[in-house]
Amino acid sequence: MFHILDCSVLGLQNLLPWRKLSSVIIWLGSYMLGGEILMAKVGVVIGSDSDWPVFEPGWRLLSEFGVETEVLVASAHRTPDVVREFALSAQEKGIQVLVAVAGAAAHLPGVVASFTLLPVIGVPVSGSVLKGADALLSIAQMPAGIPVGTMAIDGGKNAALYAVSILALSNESLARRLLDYRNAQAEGVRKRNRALQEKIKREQTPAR
Ligand code: RP5
Repeated sequence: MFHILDCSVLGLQNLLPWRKLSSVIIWLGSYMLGGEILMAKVGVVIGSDSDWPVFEPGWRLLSEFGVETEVLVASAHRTPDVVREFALSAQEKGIQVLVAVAGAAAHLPGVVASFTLLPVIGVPVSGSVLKGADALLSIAQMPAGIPVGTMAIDGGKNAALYAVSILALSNESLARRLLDYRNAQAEGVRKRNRALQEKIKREQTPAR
């Protein structure tokens, strides 16, 4: 369950002297009353709006997990200042993990990583003449010193799941949701196996 706590909405900013303190008090009160507050935020930079279809499934998954996202279209070569500003301010905005999605000679994830201590997950996009091999190598083969966790070409969904794994290290609610997701996934495989076994059995039985 989510609690969006804004003192101005509650009209408490006039009663309590420090707005930030009042937010903390309400947050604690809500928590003690049994509400589940999931404080998890992922920042996503995509090199072009043409990259969005690659990350959209991952973005949907993050929403299903209850993870907040901030998405930005910014290019390391076309709008480097915007990329720099986003990466530099990410941590103070509460972002805990960054995902950078880019195609062609995709320096975006490495550039993002150079401006922040947050973990950066890179997603190579297949839309180039080299079908993403160029992006994969430029993200995975970062020279030592500034690492980028690299997903498969077009691996937007795994980028989201990897971000959830990182966040789950310090977030019990998210860890429970990730375990539920894995269990449901495993059950789906078992169900498909049962269906296939039955189909094979039916087709093997000689017709009388
Ligand atoms: C990269 O160039 C982007 O990440 C995108 O994958 C690729 C092509 O960009 P557009 O020409 O579609 O904007 O920077």
